[in-house]
Amino acid sequence: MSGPNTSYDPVEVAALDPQAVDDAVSAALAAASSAGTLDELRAARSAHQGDRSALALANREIGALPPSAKAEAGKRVGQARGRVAAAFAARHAELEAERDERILTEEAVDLTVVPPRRVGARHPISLVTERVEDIFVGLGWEIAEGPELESEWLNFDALNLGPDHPARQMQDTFFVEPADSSGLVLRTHTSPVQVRTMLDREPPIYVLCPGKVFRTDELDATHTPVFHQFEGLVVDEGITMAHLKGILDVFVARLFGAGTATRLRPSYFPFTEPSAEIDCQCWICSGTDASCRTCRGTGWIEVGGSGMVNRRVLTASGIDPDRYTGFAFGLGIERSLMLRHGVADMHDIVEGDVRFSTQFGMEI
Ligand code: FA5
Repeated sequence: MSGPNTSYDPVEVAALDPQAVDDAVSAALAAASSAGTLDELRAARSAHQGDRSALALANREIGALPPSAKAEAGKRVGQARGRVAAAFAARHAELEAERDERILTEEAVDLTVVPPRRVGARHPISLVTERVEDIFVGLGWEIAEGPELESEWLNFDALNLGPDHPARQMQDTFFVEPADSSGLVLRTHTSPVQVRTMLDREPPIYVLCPGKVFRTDELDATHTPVFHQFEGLVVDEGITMAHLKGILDVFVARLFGAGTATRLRPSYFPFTEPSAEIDCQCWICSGTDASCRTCRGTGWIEVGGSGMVNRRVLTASGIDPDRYTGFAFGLGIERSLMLRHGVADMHDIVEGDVRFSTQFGMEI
């Protein structure tokens, strides 16, 4: 129809018939309750409550009724529209609650699930350093540390490396500007911590000094300009090289495995006299394989330097060399790691790729 029914016509107001209104309400309630989703409900609502619905049509017809009939028809249609609106609102609330419940279940985040991506791994240099520290602390030693920016006197002079000593060239040094007068260097080894310790403490001294050291070496397969050493120092009455050998044997057995032997090979360091290179029995072949790549068939692998603390160093450090003797040793951690785990290239150790570190089993 095209507009309100201004001249009362019983045919045109059939929409106001009580039965027709009840039918429209029943159809609307059925559509509301059978809507399974909010979209279906929206469509049903438009069909049963929209401008073109039976009840909207009936509502429009009220205006054409004679005044005496308007009140009753208005009440009937109004109540019908109210019931339909309430039914749609109730169903809407139900469907919304169902949807929210479903979203909460389907999109729930389980905070206890382990993240699929690894965030990192401890670096094997840290792991080896801690393992070495644990071994010596287990023997009753203390840990001593010194600064990485060190005085030239402690790094060289106090260790019997005078200004013109040829051995001073053995360790190419990062000097701190101005090189000729600052008196500071990036320490080239952990041995200055020996001197610091002896200046600080009275014997008996049993200390391990781990730390970072610096040399102007190019980064290549076996060298890095920044690397790590650990220094051992014992000063007490009656200390001999036999004690040095005994400690080294205990240490390598605990680090590399029971039965791994050491050997001392004559060498030279200005701060120890006599001095010796420390060789460790090859932990891959124990000297039984002439083609072993780790020891090149020799059965022995050099791991560091050692010796009896030079009397001059004891004196420079305020210790009476006639009463006390001592031994010291220094090992490179990167080289130990390369040898122990067959790492072929120093680049792998310094570049910080987490895939390298995870191979050592300490993921975090
Ligand atoms: C020293 O540094 C002595 N201070 C060790 C010492 C201590 C001897 C106490 C006697 C008594 P040397 O320069 O050889 O010694 O270095 C010791 C170890 O550091 C070497 O065996 C090697 O493992 C490691 N090292 C040396 N240069 C590098 C480098 N550029 N990159 C990685 N490791 C290095």
